[in-house]
Amino acid sequence: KKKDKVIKCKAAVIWEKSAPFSIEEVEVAPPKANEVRIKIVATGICRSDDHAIEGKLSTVKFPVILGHEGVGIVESTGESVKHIKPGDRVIPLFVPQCGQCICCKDPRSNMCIAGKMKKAVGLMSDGTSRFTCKGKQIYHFMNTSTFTEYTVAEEMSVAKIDSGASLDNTCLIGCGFSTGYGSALNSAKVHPGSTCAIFGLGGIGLAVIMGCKIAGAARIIGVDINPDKFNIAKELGATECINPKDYDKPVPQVILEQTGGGVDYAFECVGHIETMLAALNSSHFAYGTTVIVGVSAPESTISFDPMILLTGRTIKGSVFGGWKSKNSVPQLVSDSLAKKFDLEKLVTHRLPLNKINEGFDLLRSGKSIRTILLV
Ligand code: CND
Ligand code: ZN
Repeated sequence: KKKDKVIKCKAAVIWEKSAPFSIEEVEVAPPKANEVRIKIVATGICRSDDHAIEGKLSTVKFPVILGHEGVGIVESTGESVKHIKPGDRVIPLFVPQCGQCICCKDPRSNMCIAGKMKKAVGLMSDGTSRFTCKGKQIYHFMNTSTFTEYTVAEEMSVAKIDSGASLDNTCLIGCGFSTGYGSALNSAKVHPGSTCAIFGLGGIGLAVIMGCKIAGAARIIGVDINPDKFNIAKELGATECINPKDYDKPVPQVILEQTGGGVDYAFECVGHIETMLAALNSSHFAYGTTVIVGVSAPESTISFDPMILLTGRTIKGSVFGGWKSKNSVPQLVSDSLAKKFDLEKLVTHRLPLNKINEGFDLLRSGKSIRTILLV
């Protein structure tokens, strides 16, 4: 039977921390119970993958196949898979939705206990990997591992999407677009007429801007130390942009002065402690909400005078934009097909998978927003 077959295919493997990608022939085992094997067609490059390479995500084990922003077609399914069949277009989910756990059942959260456990080990539920290369076991990443021609994921980590969805920029719904957009709509709940500040104008921060705009924000302030990001930020809805390097005073002071006391919503989309504090200090003392989206280095700590919260500020975090993944991703894809937003605006480069190192160089040098790897 076809579905029992091991597939040999190309994948980008990171053998050890800080190493470049090696394009290797890997073996991808057939899907076991509740799992599906997916032919990845397109996958975006996100800064979190780079954090993983640098050892900044403590749960990642090497050697590993990274990638968490993909779109593809189901090749085969294991036993007990109920709602997904070969040929379906799908997006792998780095936050699964088992539907059974205390978080999945709570409308306030998009976390999933089942996913949290799995992410920590880089293996499937039975404690094994579906990937091998040169006789070695290769670890999975975030239940997704999309930098490969074929991957295996559990049904709870896969969303079936519209059969008319593109097998190209739709991959951005797997992370960058949805994470930013949902941070504005779900986590901050940006309201019409409000003022927002976005620290970090990469794929994530720009998608926050798209969300703030759709929510009807009146002022959207982009903050980045790379002014090359300002044109695209303004095209997407930023009403003004600030380069901290242009001022001899701290950015929060600049923002407080320019907004008459601080923003309603501040978003941190960099992953640094300093920008997290700057975002918090730019928010209004009585009702400002700060959403941390950027991923900080392990064991970082943040310290501030608790009095700054006492007067009414809120600080919170958000993963995958607060979307309950399996329920929301198909709807986001439909909204994209209905042209509610334009994913293509976030795409600056396209490369074949075997040029993945070039794609990461573009990210590290600040030249790209999203690079899509065509697998
Ligand atoms: P990317 O690197 O494309 O963007 C970061 C931006 O921040 C760049 O434009 C930088 O120039 C800018 N920047 C750097 N330092 C500063 C500074 N001091 N002040 C202002 N701007 C600065 O990254 P991305 O958009 O792909 O990802 C952004 C963060 O979001 C990153 O930490 C990533 O790991 C994280 C993230 C979170 C989630 C989630 O679910 N919460 C999902 N994916 C990625
Ligand atoms: Zn991401």
